[in-house]
This record gives sequence, structure tokens and C-alpha cells, in this order.
Amino acid sequence: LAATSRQVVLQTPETQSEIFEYVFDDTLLALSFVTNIALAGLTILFIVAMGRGVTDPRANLILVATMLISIVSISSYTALTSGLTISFIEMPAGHPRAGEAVLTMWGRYLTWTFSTPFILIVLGLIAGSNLTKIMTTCAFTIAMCVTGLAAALTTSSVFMRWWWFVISSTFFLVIVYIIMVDWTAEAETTGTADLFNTLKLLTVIGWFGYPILWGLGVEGIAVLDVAITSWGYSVLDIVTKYIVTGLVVLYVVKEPESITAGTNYGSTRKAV
Ligand code: RET
Repeated sequence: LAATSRQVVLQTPETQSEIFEYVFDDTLLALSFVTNIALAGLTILFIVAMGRGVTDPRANLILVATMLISIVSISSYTALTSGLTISFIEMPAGHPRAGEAVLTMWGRYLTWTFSTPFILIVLGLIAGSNLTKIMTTCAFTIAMCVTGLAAALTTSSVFMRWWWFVISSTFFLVIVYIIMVDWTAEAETTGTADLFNTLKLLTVIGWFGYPILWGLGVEGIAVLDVAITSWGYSVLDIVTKYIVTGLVVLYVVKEPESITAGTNYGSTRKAV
């Protein structure tokens, strides 16, 4: 029984320790989690090392927000690795894997609720936006993630799964609009357009990858298997979190005054 290929699960793992064992039998899947724990840890060390001399409060706010992205990430991937936030869920009629218990990494959708607001806080602060717009994007990203979680966990009908997907995608488009229209214009006046435009590309293109993966992976039309889908999300996380963080930290450390747009935007130093 133990020698059976990982593709053929004779009995659905149910308890947390069975799921934990299942994850570790699938090396590719396990690596997609552990790699991210390591990268998030290194990112935190990088922020601490690079940011130790930064005294400006608004620059520090940006650094703390970047750090929280990785702190949430470590917790999220630890929960996935331990089996706490993974379940085998039976897919409804009409789903390509109907009647089968499919590994669902629902912890991903749950924890994006806590990580994505910090990414948007960082972007909004760099664009020099206001509290209203930053709060709006945070609220919509939370709504997007929670309805994405609902899409993944709904087992009553395939239609309802995709209906949740449509709702979630609508919330996503609100965020894309604010980034592409409002913040792009604001970054121009703030004087951070250079950095912001790079971050915008990484973020908008990267974020579109998530619903595409959801649709192609086992949650959607199931043309990608679980480990590939998981690596897909892990690679997107590397771009949208650690690479974005790296660029932000390097810039904040080099030019804390220009990134915070001077005293008008809450910096204690004069704008240059
Ligand atoms: C889901 C499925 C439903 C439709 C949409 C989705 C979008 C998810 C996104 C996630 C971004 C996550 C990030 C995580 C970093 O920690 C929920 C997949 C639109 C955009 C950036």
C-alpha cells in the first residue's frame, strides 16, 4: 500500500497527520511550501538589515508593511505544510473531478486576506495616495480573498463555485482600476512614478496570474494537477511579495525623502 504511486490515493487522507504525510510524500508539493517559508524568512532578514538606519516615520511605515507581508507568508506556508489548512474536498457534479476528493489548499485563500492588504498599503503609500483609497483597496482585497475562499470550498454545485469566482473577480477589478488609474496619476505628482510603474507591472500582471491558475487548476477546470498549481501560486508569491519587497526596500533605504514625498505626505524631512 505504501508503495502505491502518489497519484492513486486509495484512501482519502482525513486527519491532519494523514494530510501532513501525504504532503511530504509528494516532494514537489512539499517543496512549493518550504521554499516560500525560507524565502519569506530571508526577506525579513533583508528588510531588518537594510532598514536599520532608516529614521523617517513614513519610510519606516512602508518597511513595517513590507515586513508584515513576509510574516503572514511564513505563517501561511507553515499552516499549509502542517496540513492545518489543507482538506480533501469532494467536487460536485459537473466538475471535471466530480465525486473525487480533491486536495484543496484553502489556507492560501484565507491567508491572502491578511497579506494582500499590506501589499496595497505599500503601493498606496509609495504612490502618495490618501487613506480613503488605500482603505478601499484593502477592503476590496479582503472581500476578493474571502469570496475566493468561498469559491474553493463550495461543494453544492459547480455553478455556485464559478459564481463566487465572478464575484471575487469583480472585487479584483476595482483594485486593478485604483492601481492603474488613481495611483498611477498620483505617483506622477508625488514623484515616485519610476518605482511605482515597475511595482505596478509586477503587481497587476502577477495578480492576474492567481485567478488564471484558479481556473486552470483543480479548483476550476482541472487541467493542471495539484503540485503544479501549488508551484504556480508559489512562484507568483515570489514575484508579488519578495521581489516587490526587495525593490521597495532598496528604494526606501536609498531615498527615504523622495519616497515619502516630503513633509506634505507626513515625512519629517523636507522633500528634495
Ligand atoms: C482568486 C479566485 C477568485 C477570483 C480571483 C482570485 C484572485 C486572487 C488574487 C490573489 C492575490 C494574492 C497575492 C498573495 C500574496 O500574498 C481568489 C484566486 C480574482 C489576485 C498577491
